[in-house]
Amino acid sequence: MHFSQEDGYEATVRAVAKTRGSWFGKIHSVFRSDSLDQDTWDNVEELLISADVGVLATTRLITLLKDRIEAEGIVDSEKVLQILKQEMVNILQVSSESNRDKDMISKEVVMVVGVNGVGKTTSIAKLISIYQDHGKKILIGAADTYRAAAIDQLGIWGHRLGVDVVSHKEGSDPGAVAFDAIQAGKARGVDVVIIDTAGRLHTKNNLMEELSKVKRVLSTGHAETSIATILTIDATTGQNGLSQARAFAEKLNCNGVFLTKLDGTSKGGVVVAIAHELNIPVLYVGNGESHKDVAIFNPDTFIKALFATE
Ligand SMILES: Nc1nc2c(ncn2[C@@H]2O[C@H](COP(=O)(O)OP(=O)(O)OP(=O)(O)O)[C@@H](O)[C@H]2O)c(=O)[nH]1
Ligand SMILES: [Mg+2]
Repeated sequence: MHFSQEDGYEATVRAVAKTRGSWFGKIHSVFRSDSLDQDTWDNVEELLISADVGVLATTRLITLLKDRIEAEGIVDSEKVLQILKQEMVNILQVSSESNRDKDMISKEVVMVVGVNGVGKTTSIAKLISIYQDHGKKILIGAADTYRAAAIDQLGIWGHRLGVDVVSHKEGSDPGAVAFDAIQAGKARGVDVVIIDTAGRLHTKNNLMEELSKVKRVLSTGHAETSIATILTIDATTGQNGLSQARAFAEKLNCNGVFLTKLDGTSKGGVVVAIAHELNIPVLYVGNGESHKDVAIFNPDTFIKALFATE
């Protein structure tokens, strides 16, 4: 299923269908009860936490809701639900309006990082598809040298999408691959160089140190604003995935999140936790294994889809 910004709503609804049925769908019935008593708040809290919104964001949401209800004298539970949705959108927007530069299309170098298996390489295929839609010429660097299969996987995507791949052999220095990719990109006059990276290491070297080194190589000769680091997070791993992603966010100054596998058993709420706890905007969501299964993230659309009743 492919969705663009224009038809994103219908596709987002489909992508989060399982989520709605099992988690956010229940919030409607909680607010359908007559009075807003402690039981209601306990239920809302429990539902938000089980939907992966996270304890911190849930606590903040409930405090905001209670404050507004008191200040505005609200008694209508439908109105409370509206405010909850609004505040969730606000959390998602605050992070997208933070000082991180989220204009990805004008970038010259994009480095994709994240825990192993989250979907980095597949998301690169999706990014290529988006850049190609903008008429950009791309080159990929296979700086995940952890195993030969990773290099082959990128080669297959490159072939399929008509993009050159710069790679070295398994076990080689990722920094050297990054260097060569940049040189090749310049020589071939490409607009964007996208770099795949490893999620784990075969040596005892610290992964963050290795990735920082790759980033330093990529930064040489490029303005800081022309380089982006995209953090890939698997939506199905919930809070656990979020805590694993934190190290990447802290060490690599990531510009934005590519949230993958939203078509899986994701509870969707993790998107709010990411925005609240990592303060990095979610830029893209992946909802399938094809390079076309991607959407540009929109906070309004997402929350609307999450709470849709049909
Ligand atoms: N359903 C679904 N599957 C996805 C999505 N994104 C990635 N995958 C699948 O997840 C698996 C892992 O994806 P990769 O792209 O290889 O992940 P990676 O982070 O590059 O993995 P390593 O290189 O081993 O660290 C593959 O089977 C992908 O097809 C998605 O949005 N939806
Ligand atoms: Mg990979």
